[in-house]
Amino acid sequence: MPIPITQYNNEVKPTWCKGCGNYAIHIAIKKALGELDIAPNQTLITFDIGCSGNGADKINVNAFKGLHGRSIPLAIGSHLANRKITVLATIGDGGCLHEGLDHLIHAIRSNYDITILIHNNQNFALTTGQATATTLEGKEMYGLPDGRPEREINIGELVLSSKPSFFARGYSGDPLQLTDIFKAAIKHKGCSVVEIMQTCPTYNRESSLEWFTERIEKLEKPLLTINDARDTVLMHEKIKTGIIYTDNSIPTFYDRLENRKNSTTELIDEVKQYDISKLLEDFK
Ligand SMILES: Cc1ncc(C[n+]2csc(CCOP(=O)(O)OP(=O)(O)O)c2C)c(N)n1
Ligand code: SF4
Ligand SMILES: [Mg+2]
Repeated sequence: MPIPITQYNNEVKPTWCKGCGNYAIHIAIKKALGELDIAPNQTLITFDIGCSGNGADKINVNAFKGLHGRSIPLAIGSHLANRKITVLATIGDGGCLHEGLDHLIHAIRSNYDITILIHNNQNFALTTGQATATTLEGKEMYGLPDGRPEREINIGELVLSSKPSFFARGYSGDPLQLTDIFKAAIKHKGCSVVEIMQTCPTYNRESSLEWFTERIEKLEKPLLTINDARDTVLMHEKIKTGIIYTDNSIPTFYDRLENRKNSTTELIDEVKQYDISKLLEDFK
């Protein structure tokens, strides 16, 4: 039975700018969880610092907002402690590709069973639009009136080079497709990475709804080889959206751990067997 989206709402009103892609992403997350029948108290979403991170107090799930670039390790630790909870990490392109770049690569390599949602608005938006690694080469920015001097990082190419078990690309202008992508990502057993092309009308005006509409094309089904997937994400004239690549043969981190193979309990329960009060004394 799907859970109504209203169950994931709380009384806090969003403060994103008019036309911000975060509204649609936020609704698609709630819709996906509801349609998968994953209750608010069975969900943990870790949030980063930034405009995307400002969704933390606007959703009725277990939410944790950490330091900039660190939402992925928070999600990993939580998942390792309790596999019964569905864990998602949301993060901006800045936090993901600058402050916390290492975490993305290691999460994919270890194939932890979490879902990572990268809000790619191609700028550090909360701090007023500085260029990030995804800002296109040559693009004029608030702090770079002569254009961005360095080459950009293509998130799809980076993720695929780490041999992921799931990579998809969605668009904040298509919340229905985004919901379907989120559902597939959450259901996937392993580390699912979703790059969300996110509109930011305040600091990335050129990448407007019209700009995306001219370029976006939906993929009917995932590519069969990682090389085809790479060619697809590197296309300049078109932006392909959908589930781009999956590999269900890669075992998850827990599936590889011999000493946890037959365990029926979670670390969060097992730790309760130990008296840590003496240890805590040291922090008083
Ligand atoms: C370690 C650290 N570096 C820099 C900052 C300043 N800072 C806060 S939000 C932000 C921009 C975030 O950009 P992004 O992660 O792309 O998220 P967006 O705001 O675009 O959603 C920056 C640079 C910080 N809080 N902590
Ligand atoms: S600055 Fe950009 S990303 Fe941030 S709330 Fe405004 S439109 Fe959204
Ligand atoms: Mg950003």
